[in-house]
Amino acid sequence: MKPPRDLREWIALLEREGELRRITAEVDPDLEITEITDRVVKSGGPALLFEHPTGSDHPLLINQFGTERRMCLALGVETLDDAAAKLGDVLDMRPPQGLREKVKGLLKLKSVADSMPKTISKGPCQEVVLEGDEVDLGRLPIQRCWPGDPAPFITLPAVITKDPKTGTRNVGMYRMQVIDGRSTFMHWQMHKDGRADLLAAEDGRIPVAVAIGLDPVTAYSASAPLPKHVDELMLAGFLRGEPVELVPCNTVDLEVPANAEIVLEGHVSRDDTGIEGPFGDHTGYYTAPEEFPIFRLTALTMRKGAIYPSIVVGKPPAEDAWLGKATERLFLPAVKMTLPEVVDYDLPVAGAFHNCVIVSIRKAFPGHAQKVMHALWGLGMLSLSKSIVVVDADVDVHDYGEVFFRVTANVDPKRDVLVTEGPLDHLDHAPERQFYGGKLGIDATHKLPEEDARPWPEEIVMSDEVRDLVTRRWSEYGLS
Ligand SMILES: Cc1cc2nc3c(=O)[nH]c(=O)nc-3n(C[C@H](O)[C@H](O)[C@H](O)COP(=O)(O)O)c2cc1C
Ligand SMILES: [Mn+2]
Repeated sequence: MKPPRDLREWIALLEREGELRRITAEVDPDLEITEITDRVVKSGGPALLFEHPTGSDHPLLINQFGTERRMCLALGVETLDDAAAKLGDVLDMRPPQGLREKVKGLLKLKSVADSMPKTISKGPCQEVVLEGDEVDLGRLPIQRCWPGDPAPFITLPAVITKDPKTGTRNVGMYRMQVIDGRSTFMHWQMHKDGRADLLAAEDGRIPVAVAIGLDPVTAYSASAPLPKHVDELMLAGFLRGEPVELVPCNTVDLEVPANAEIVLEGHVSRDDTGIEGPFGDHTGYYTAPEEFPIFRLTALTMRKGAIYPSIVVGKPPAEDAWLGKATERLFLPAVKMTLPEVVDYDLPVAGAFHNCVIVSIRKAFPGHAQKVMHALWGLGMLSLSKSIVVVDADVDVHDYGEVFFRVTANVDPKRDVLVTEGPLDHLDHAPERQFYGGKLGIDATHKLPEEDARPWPEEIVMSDEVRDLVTRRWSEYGLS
């Protein structure tokens, strides 16, 4: 099963799979679409294609990623763990033993090499070209999501920049508040790569291109927390099994996915900023107004009959839950590369992903749980995790009831709770200061004598003989 090649193939696939509903009634992108979508997302409903958003000729697609099944369809896999295994296989580059493994290793390298994006000369994303005064974001059905939002926000963009020093591309999903027909804010947060690109520009100005309406794998990849020097389009190419095709922009020196429905071209400068927000965010609260750079458009290009995709975040669970879960699953092999003792982890949706990590480990020495906490607090975007719960290898981290049982049963709060401090998510409103504050580590593993524990009691488990006996005799008991 290959992932869809563009947004239209994706919509067709969703429709064939009974995963899409078309709404022909006129519906307002100002709040009304949010309320409809929120109800549909929270009841596990289908993707929605609003064919007549008020004030626009462009249909609006939403809830494309809203369930586990659709996230799997998007990636062309049966389970998210299958996609993770494919990535893990490439990361697991041990020296090959014998010819067979050598050939396998070469094939793996080839699959990575084949993932590099490819530049072509022409693409559908430039069928319609508007430049200068013709640019008008007012044509698009951009949603105002929540009552306290001051303006419409583009919520599902792939923002493309280049590192001014190395030329490496970056793609990030950063919301964009509309200021007027030809400008928006660019909400790249403190720890994000797009912001770093702007800071690295000697003249304080960088070109920016924004691709909207992509195939679902490329759209997902914009949200993936890759290291700064890794191009997200390479991950997209790898997951798609074919390279992302790019075309050069018309007014800036960047390339964009040829299959995009809509492309915005322009510039961002360090000395051209304003107050962005508030915005009803994925934390479940409005994020406070804050200074961000302004994106000034030089061109708007489109496919004919372009479809505009959107997403609403808010109190979890919202549609972004499965984008986050995809990242959790896909990045497990990378976490295990650094921390082979890790068995599994879970970032609860209700914890808005950065508030809590539950991790299970094969505990081998005193202080092992603390070692893993500190390592995670130093690992990529996981470094922003506010709390970490460590459990033993046999605990199912996705079973929150079981985790709660271990946390309450296995923890001496005086001995096993670590309170420390470090960097926190840009959007976290709880700490005294923005960006920096307290962190909580809870060691819910069994304790060793060297960790000042009395002999750890044995867990209650029924013997295999009795279990087998009861299974064999079950029908005799008349219970079902
Ligand atoms: C729907 C959605 C909206 C997001 N909005 C923002 C945003 O406004 N600002 C931001 O910095 N990150 C936002 N993120 C998270 C980033 O996309 C994510 O951290 C990504 O890794 C950033 O790319 P980068 O690591 O190349 O900077 C959003 C993620 C999703 C799924
Ligand atoms: Mn990046």
